[in-house]
Amino acid sequence: MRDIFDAIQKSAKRIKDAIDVKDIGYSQQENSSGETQLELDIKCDMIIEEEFSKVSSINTIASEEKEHEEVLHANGKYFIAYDPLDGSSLIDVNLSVGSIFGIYEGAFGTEKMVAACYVVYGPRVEMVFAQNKTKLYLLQAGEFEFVKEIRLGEKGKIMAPGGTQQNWEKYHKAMIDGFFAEGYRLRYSGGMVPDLHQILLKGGGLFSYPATSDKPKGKLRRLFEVFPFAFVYKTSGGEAIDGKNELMSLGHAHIHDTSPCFFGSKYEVDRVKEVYAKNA
Ligand code: AHM
Ligand code: MG
Repeated sequence: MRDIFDAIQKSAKRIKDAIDVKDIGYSQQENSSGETQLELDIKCDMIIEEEFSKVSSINTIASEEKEHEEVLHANGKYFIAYDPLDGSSLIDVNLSVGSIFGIYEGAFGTEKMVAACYVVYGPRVEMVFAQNKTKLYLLQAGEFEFVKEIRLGEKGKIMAPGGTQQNWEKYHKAMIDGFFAEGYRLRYSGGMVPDLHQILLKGGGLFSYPATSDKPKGKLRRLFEVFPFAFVYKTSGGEAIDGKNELMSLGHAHIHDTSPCFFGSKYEVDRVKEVYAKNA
């Protein structure tokens, strides 16, 4: 696992430099979710693939920017699913973006998640690595330094409600309105990594991306976005559900499958469970 941790750090440093360009460039390609890829998305994907190719314990990789999974080392024991540059459409307005990694043991298809990690590229570069505990690292003078362990409170103050409100179910809207009526504050940048990072570091709250009339299976991808954050939140003492079920218990038929998702502290996620058990 140490070599994977190092490879992620090396990738993050290279991605940080790659983001710092004048022209982020629109490519002619679309990714598997039908979104136009930026040249930068493709570049960051290549950086990670290059770094992971040097790690013999990595068997297979799957990337949000690739159609299919790819075998790197047939004798390796890990499978890694990653989103190289999440929220890349926010770069032109200079908001924070991130990279997300889910690390599994076992052959692809029978994999079991053993660690998850994300990197936030903001005013500073931070990395959160969850294995038995969740640990925060800060990039300083070219090296990632350990800062602290992260634990989520039982109840928070922040609400990050995703999806187009017009397309929300009525009961979902009523639930979110209820949280605001209770004093929760809106914090939603449209970048999953900084939005979930803020909730983790500021003691809790709720991030939601529900099923909507235009996206009945949600927007966020299970392998590249949802499962890694579910692992980080569970390891930090938080909760992660699809409305009813634990996100970590959901499988996937295709590597680009999506799921509605709710991440947060116990108080807020219990409310989601109640509302969804009655209505969904
Ligand atoms: P991306 O992988 O194409 O960057 O999209 C994922 C992003 C997440 O970071 C964020 O939570 C979500 O899309 C925001 O979606 P919306 O604009 O519908 O709220
Ligand atoms: Mg993404």
